[in-house]
Amino acid sequence: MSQPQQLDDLLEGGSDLNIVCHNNPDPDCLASALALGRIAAPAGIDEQQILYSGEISHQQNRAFVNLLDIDLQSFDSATVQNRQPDSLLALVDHSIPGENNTVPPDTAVDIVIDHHPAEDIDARFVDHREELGAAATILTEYVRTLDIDLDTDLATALLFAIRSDTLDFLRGATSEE
Ligand SMILES: [Mn+2]
Repeated sequence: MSQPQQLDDLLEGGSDLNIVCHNNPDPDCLASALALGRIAAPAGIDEQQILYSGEISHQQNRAFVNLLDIDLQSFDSATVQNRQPDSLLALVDHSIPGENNTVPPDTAVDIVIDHHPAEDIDARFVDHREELGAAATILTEYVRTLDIDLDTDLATALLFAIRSDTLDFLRGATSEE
């Protein structure tokens, strides 16, 4: 089974989804979170939220959140601890609880989609491709493969994320980008 299909299967078995961004999330992380939520909705997960710690510091990032109408909430560790098995936790653009996030280190993670160097990633579903320039590249592939409605907001978010993380295709960009 392909990875997008495996992810879809996992989401189908979920009741709700908490997508956690890394600290001070950047466009790549935010776009990836937005895309994962869009993938989760047709898999039957209506209850979902995007969580973050730190700040949306750059004005450009705040504009990104506002213009694309991304609904963000502050991360509270109580949300992801002692949860039911079908309450899913995803990390996008980071991999490890307690590293560049405020998730307690012992928290069980369901989904990791990342392109940063990391070792010993522990989750039920992992797509970790260090060779890629952006996590949004992976999510773009999933959106296409799973035939998710690619509206203007989602397309803009993903394209902006890829351009931003690769410095307009100059840093670490591959043919996938
Ligand atoms: Mn990234």
